[in-house]
Amino acid sequence: MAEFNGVPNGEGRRYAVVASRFNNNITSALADGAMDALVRHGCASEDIDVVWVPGAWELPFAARRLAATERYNALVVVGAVIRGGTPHFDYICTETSRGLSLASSDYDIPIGFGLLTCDTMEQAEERAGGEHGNKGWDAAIAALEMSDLFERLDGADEG
Ligand code: INI
Repeated sequence: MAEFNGVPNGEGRRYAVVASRFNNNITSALADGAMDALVRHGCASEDIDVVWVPGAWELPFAARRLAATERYNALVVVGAVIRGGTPHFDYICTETSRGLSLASSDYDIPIGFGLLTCDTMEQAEERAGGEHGNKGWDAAIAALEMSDLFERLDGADEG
């Protein structure tokens, strides 16, 4: 039996944080949380690129372009969609999530998912450095762990 676990270690690895500007008060806190997590886990700041897009809808398209460069060990995506009075929210949440999942599987790259989908601005604030932590940080930790895991699994293939 072999067991594999990744650890959140960014040393010598490259990451991109893809962030949407819509609800910027929230997404800038998520992006800061993500970058803080990457640097505190050994990633050099010059090995982190930050890419801004207008809104959550655009996140998967930027993620695909970045993944296609093969420059990064993983991506961290952050955004905030907040429910309004129309079905707009549901379309954006569903398609953005699906698009990010497809980008990850099509390009075989881990993507930390830091997209908030909230009913209220208050819920978003609680998850962007408030009482429920910072989901940008959490997404970066997942990306760090998964990039480490992928390398371990690649090593196992070679062994
Ligand atoms: N984009 C978001 O990131 N969050 C939202 O809450 C949001 N709302 O509510 O409309 C939103 N809309 C913009 C959308 O993501 C696109 O940027 C826009 O439609 C242009 O393509």
